[in-house]
Amino acid sequence: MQKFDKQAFIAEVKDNVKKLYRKNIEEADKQQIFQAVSYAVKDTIIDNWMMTQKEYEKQDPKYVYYMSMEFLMGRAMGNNLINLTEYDEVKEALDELGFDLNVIEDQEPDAALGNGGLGRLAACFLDSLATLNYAAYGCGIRYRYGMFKQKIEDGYQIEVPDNWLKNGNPFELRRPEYAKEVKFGGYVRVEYDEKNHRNNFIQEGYQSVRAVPFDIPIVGYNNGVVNTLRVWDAEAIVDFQLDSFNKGDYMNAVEQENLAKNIVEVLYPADEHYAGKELRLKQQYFFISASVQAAITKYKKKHSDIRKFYEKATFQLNDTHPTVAVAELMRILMDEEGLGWDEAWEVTTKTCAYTNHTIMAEALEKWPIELFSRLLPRIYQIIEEINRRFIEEIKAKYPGNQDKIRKMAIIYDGQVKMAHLAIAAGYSVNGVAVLHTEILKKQELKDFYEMMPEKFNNKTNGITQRRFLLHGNPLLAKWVTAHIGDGWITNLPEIHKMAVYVDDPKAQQEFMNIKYQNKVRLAKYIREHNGIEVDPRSIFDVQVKRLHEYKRQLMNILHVMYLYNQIKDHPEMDFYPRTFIFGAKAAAGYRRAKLTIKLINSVADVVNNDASINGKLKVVFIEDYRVSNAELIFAAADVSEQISTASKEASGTGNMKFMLNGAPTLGTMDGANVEIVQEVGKENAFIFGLTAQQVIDYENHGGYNPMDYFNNDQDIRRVLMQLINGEYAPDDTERFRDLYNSLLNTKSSDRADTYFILADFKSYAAAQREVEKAYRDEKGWARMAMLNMACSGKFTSDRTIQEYVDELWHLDKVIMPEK
Ligand code: 26V
Repeated sequence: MQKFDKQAFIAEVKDNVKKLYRKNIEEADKQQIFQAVSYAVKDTIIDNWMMTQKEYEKQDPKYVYYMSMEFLMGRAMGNNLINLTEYDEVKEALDELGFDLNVIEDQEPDAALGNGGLGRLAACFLDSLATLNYAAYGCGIRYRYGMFKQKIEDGYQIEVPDNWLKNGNPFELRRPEYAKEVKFGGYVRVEYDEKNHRNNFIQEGYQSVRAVPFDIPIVGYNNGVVNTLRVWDAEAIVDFQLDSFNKGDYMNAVEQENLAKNIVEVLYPADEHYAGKELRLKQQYFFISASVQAAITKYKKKHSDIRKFYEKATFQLNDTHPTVAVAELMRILMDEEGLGWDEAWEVTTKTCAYTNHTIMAEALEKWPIELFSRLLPRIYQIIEEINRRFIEEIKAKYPGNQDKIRKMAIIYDGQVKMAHLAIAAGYSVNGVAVLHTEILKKQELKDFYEMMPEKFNNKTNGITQRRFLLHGNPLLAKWVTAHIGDGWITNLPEIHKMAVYVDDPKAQQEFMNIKYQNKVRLAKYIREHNGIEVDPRSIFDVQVKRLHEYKRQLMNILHVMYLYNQIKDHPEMDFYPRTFIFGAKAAAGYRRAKLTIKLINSVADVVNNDASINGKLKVVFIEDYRVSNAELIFAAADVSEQISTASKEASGTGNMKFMLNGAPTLGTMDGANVEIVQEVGKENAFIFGLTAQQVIDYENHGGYNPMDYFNNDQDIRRVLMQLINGEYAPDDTERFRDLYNSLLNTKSSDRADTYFILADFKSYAAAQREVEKAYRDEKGWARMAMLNMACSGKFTSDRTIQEYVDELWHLDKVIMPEK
């Protein structure tokens, strides 16, 4: 690779400022410097990007198309510099110009084209694919507005539109020459083709939009590879201003224009909650149709036999959201490429694979037939036929068993079930952690597993250490490298070499000192963004993730209320100062989640302003939790709160980011926590609560009564009463009634305390006491924290991707030529 030339870089930045803004560098503001630096970085990337694509042309590798409604990329500039291995050099160059790279990085808005775990996983996977030299495309949507920005006003969440493209995106490239047409609605005309003795299906009376791709470079770490995230924008096909009057179809032109405008307007911000919105289905088909068409076009440039498409392409479906890909591929193969059903089916079932990311029933996608067939008439026909044949298979396997059909059919009860389609038509179904996959096999997808066990497999999630350690925690990264070299950057298991230092007093002190500095950095962020003073010597106890009942932020804050009661009752009590840090967005329509945010902020107001407790307790709700501030937060955490109701969190990936940064897990035996404990040892984590099996048993037998805990435990009773006695809502004692009711009042629809908060409360409190005890032992704590980091090797997304490649995708590495 070319060596970095500092003076040339500085000259280019100056030149960019001049060209972009007609200014000298002294006159430019920080945003302008960010743009100028980014364009300079992009220049470096472009050469590698072209080289990579040329090499792919030459070597003709198989591609994985990672199809996802969400890519939670965060900021690009710093990460690109990291992967180009030019971060420190550019930092120096900017120093010379009188700018701080960190401050310039802060000018970049996050690319927040995702909700949470599923979207961030997609982003980590792209990083690993490029770093491991695999040919890959991310396929998604270029939302005009990403995940909303969260403001906290009077303790409540306010959603503010995220106009992330306001200043333009210096890294993207518009590629109008690769545009595709996507058709909606109308009807299907069947025409007998005399010559080929088959029916042709022609969609007519439809509306269509032009899908225009924007390509975003995905830089591999220090290997010259640059892959592509291709996100589709929608444009009107006819410009109604010019054409409509002539063509006399004014309203239709207006409608098509609106369709194009609406489709890519905004990311749906509800995670794990399906609402059956028509626009959402339009989004799904829009980007899938464009992506599948593009993949076929690409294949046909080099290959003539479409029956072998699967040898050069595989589609990984990130949850059920992209599952229309199955039917779209069938449609193109049959209606446009002329294959018969069986031939097309063989290609499709060898191309598509499905990842499940949640067992939460409310996230299951089921589309009403009426909506689906109206919007996608040809696609619906194809799914009907897939369903008909699938039911034949079920009947053949389970003769006379109507129940199996009821439970497994793709179309049933007036609905199209996307998970069933994905399972029937894919060559693989995977869960995202061992426990999750077992639950899929034994509970949620039991019937499917029994019918086709060979399709089921596990791929435990992972995260990229390049963003979440190398970029996010430079002090720790440099320290690790100084001890064991930099092999861990591309081979994370090497970080286990740090284990030899866990009992070394000097190393312990250095490690704790780095943690302290990171806590100072976060404390500064909190001061500047929240106006709250926190003490970096206190224990930083952190829960950051989407706000959802199953994740139990409510249990965490109830426990804070309980601690506060204790401190008030026993001022003399020896209590190690603690800062409870929360960060979470609630889906805009999720009332109970939003009320939980208000509760957290209300408790914070009381506790933080009570001088009588001498700052022993602080509660901070970090506004607008997102990828960029997450990097600061993980680096500064002492304790990682992973406290979901066992069986509900498919994997979790935040848990891995904390571990990598040396924060022990305080958690339930759920998702990937199970595997984290396996790697680091139970004695280096704080595990509590019901097991997944116990939860499932309760659920199946209805034997849990939270009232027992309320009646028999006065600490619990007191905390719950404080939800309704105005303790934290003196102006409106009813404010938190719904949270109280959620724990105690059984409505006919759902059980009280669906997520077993009261059942787990006391064992959570006990585990929290263990945390405090362990933290007081300075050496013991340093050892435990360092061991967490040292044992995090399994949780790199490089390992996850390698498993996908070895077991499912079978890609070959593409090695770039030496320059
Ligand atoms: C569902 C829906 C329903 C329609 C509205 C928009 C929307 C957006 C997302 C989802 C599914 C979210 C599923 C999800 O994020 N699951 C998380 O996936 C992580 C990566 O595998 C995993 O670590 C988390 O445990 C799991 O909750």
